Amino acid sequence: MELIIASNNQGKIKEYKDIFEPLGFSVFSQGEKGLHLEVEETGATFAENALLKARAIYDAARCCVISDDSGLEVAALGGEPGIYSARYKGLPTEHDRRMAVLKGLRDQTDRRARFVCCICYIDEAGESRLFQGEWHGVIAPAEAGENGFGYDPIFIADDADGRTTASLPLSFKETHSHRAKAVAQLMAFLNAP
Ligand code: ITT
Repeated sequence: MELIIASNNQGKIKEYKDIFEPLGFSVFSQGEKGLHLEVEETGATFAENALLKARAIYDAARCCVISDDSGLEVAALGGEPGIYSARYKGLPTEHDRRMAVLKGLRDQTDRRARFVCCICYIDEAGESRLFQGEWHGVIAPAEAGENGFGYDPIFIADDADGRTTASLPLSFKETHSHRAKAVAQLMAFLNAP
């Protein structure tokens, strides 16, 4: 089956290809299909934004689409960056945005955080379904590690060994993360192994 990933985020696209290609799916990013859309994320929730992104690509391609709206919620920051994770405080780079989170927690003892991933799947007939996963952990004292993307260098998952997600092999993230949990629900729905 052919799947289009409605995303321009190379980190996400790699994770989806790593998961779905070994199962026999033909996975393309929207860019590989020549769909150079930047959908405005005007929703108030991960689910609303996931739906907006998937619907825009489905309307252009009319085939199976997966979108992913995700982000980091930090308890002591009132849930920020949340749905604004990709553009937190208008800062231009992932490093700048990670530093803003670290700075926001400078005098905080509560470092609890969670990643959230909401997947929207639209089938060939245009029917949409939503799947959501969470990954709980804490914010590290400083950046560490080179793997993954986004906030991975400052996130230490509760079910990891104390290292940041970016310090662990990508295979750990692909079996434990917020995205892995949402994908598992999607797989069950698709009846894939
Ligand atoms: P698309 O909308 O094109 O998919 P995006 O990066 O703008 O790409 P989002 O609006 O969903 O996607 O924002 C997600 C941001 O949340 C992402 O840029 C990271 O900063 C962060 N994020 C999400 N999942 C993550 C993960 O697994 N590891 C680290 N950071 C993550």
